[in-house]
Amino acid sequence: MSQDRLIVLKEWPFNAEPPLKQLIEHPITPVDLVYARNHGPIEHLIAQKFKVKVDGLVEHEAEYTLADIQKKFPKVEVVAAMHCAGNRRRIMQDKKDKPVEGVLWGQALIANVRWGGVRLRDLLLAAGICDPPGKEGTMYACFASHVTTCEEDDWYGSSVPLEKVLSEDGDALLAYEMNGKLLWPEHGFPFRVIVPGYIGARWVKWVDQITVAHRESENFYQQKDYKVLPPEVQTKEQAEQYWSRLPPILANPVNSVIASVGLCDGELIVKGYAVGGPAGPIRAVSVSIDGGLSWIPARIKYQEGRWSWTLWEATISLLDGSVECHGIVYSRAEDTSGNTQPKDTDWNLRGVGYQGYGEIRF
Ligand SMILES: Nc1nc2c(c(=O)[nH]1)N[C@H]1C(S)=C(S)[C@@H](COP(=O)(O)O)O[C@H]1N2
Ligand SMILES: [Mo]
Repeated sequence: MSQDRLIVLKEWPFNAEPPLKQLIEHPITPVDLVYARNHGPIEHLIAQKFKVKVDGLVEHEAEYTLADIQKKFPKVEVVAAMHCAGNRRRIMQDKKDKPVEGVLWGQALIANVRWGGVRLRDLLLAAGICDPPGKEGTMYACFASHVTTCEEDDWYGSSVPLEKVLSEDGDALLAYEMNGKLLWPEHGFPFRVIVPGYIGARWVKWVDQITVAHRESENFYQQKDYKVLPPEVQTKEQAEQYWSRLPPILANPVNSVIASVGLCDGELIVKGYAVGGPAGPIRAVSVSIDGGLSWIPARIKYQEGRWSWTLWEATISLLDGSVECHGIVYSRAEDTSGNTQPKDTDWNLRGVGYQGYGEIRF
């Protein structure tokens, strides 16, 4: 187990991303190229002693070790891209020429993994959801890890609408495998949550409690942070007045990134990835060399199921002279619901959710 191939952006807590060109060489991300995003120390836990508890608005509370989970529930596999909301943060800062707060991530904060585990739906149905009379409104599945403190809280937690977890095609898992092997400690051994289409921050590692509730998680990383602050908020102090009024980011917006551009016999070869959220997989990616006036379709090289990333490649002839070349390539992705990328997005203090066109100079 080694994360030597990652570029370290912060030693403690450990935060690192893979080299972008290496990342897109693999449709399924090898575990040693999976980015590391930590708000606290990495825990090395002993599976026999570690239990995940299911509680809250359920009829039967339960606790399971890894062996219990493997024995009691069928294993399912889901290919899904885990994608951090802070991906492309440095691009936002550079384009807006205005500092953002946080680890200055590049464009490789995404991992396309074959996750194995038990459906959270199966786990919660086994516990029996109760819906107390008189309580209306959204219900949530709250995920918590109490094994360590974090930079901004004593524990790590998140929540998502219960509907996402209970829906048959939502594919949310309590995962214990990545690419056919048990999770690495770095990625949450023995258990982590995966919520396909939702931002990585909701995919709690070392999860020890799953609670059905009428409220969202009270954790810092759900209540504050991982929200898009309006551009007028310039300082942490100002942000304090906004947090409670803003919704948490759940889904990732449609995105695409250009990883490389090469010139060969008068043709530009452009390669990259694209990724959608819960609104549907990527339907098309196109590229432009004339500043977005005309667009050329890219070839989709890889897609798998509903939640994977998309790898694409485009060839642009520079010889026919029909388009004016601006020395910069843009990429733009579109999902099956018709959502697409804007050229640029507003600056926000925490640099989250950047989804402007992919771009690279040549
Ligand atoms: N317990 C715990 N879970 C966590 C985090 C964390 O700091 N602690 N970081 C979250 C964030 S912001 C992301 S993007 C993913 C990163 O998972 P990885 O380190 O396995 O890539 O885990 C999420 N789950
Ligand atoms: Mo993240």
